[in-house]
Amino acid sequence: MTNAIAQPVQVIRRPAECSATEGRWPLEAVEALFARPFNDLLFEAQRVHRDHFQPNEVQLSTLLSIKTGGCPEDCAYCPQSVHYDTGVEAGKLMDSAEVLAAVTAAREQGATRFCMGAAWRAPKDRDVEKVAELVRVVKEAGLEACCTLGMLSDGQAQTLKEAGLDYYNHNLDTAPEAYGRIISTRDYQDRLDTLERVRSAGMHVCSGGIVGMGESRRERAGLIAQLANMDPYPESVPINHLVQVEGTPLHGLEPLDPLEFVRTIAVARITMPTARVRLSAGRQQMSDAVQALCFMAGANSIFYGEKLLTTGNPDWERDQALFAKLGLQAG
Ligand code: SAM
Ligand code: DTB
Ligand code: SF4
Repeated sequence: MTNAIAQPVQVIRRPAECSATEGRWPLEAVEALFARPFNDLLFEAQRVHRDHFQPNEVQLSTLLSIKTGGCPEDCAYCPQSVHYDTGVEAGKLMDSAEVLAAVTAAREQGATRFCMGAAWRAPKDRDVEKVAELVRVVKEAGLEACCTLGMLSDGQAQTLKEAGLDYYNHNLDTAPEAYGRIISTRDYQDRLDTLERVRSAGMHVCSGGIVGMGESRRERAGLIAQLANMDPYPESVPINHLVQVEGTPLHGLEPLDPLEFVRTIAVARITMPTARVRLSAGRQQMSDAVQALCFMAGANSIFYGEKLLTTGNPDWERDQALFAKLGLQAG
């Protein structure tokens, strides 16, 4: 007997007719995913997720700001820019002992990747030499190492690779057409060039963006299309929810509907099936229920530890309780 409710779910496939120049995911195809009924979208994302990953495993990355504040760039979301009065004080680059203490604590709590962030537009060569030492500290402690230091030259990417750096994070942040509203001190192509250098040096690429910056759904789709059409697409895709910080131009914006954030995660999962999709900034402001939907939508990595770079993140205990409640494991 057929049951009208139990119709087979339509499987979403990337358009077969795409030519190489159009990319794998034309903008319209990504927009069509965003427009799907919520349940269909989540079901498909979960199906894709289960095809490629253990469904209940979530990778844990801990962040440390190794050089805070005083950044010359004008990224409208960022509390570390010198252009905005946010109360973040500029600091010096941390030394190996400080990093070792943080790495040891992160490892004890179960983190497997340690990500070091610096508020630079682009590091100087001597900065990169010092960071290479810090990368060695992370690797000797047995964790994967990731850095986000701004724009890199070819030689700098090579130095970091030789120090053992596994991932380099450099976000596209938003769609090309929205970019000029957010940052004026560098352009989109600069970001793509740095990602190309990271790839050529043989490191894994970590690149994603921020949603909730007043962009349209089409622009959210544009960000995902940019990432998904990279060849290859990034191994790690952080989807950040804007953390609104007082003093930045984006403070006070109308908050994004949380279900639209969940949709963005699902679309990232479907279009980049083998990537680690990281539910990144913004978790402290999210309910457990919204985070659970993000995991259902295919997020399988988080930032783990009570601080992101300058803003808060759920503490270890809250995340351990959430994982227990959802039956999730570190992996
Ligand atoms: N200065 C380097 C750069 O911009 O590439 C590295 C550090 S920067 C803080 C790393 C990323 O953090 C940014 O690209 C952005 O995606 C994210 N970020 C910064 N401020 C944020 C905020 N208020 N909310 C969400 N994500 C944010
Ligand atoms: C990423 O995509 N998000 C992280 C990490 N990469 C470096 C940074 C989030 C920063 C949130 C604002 C802050 O704490 O300053
Ligand atoms: Fe500087 Fe990075 Fe913040 Fe932009 S996001 S202001 S480059 S620290």
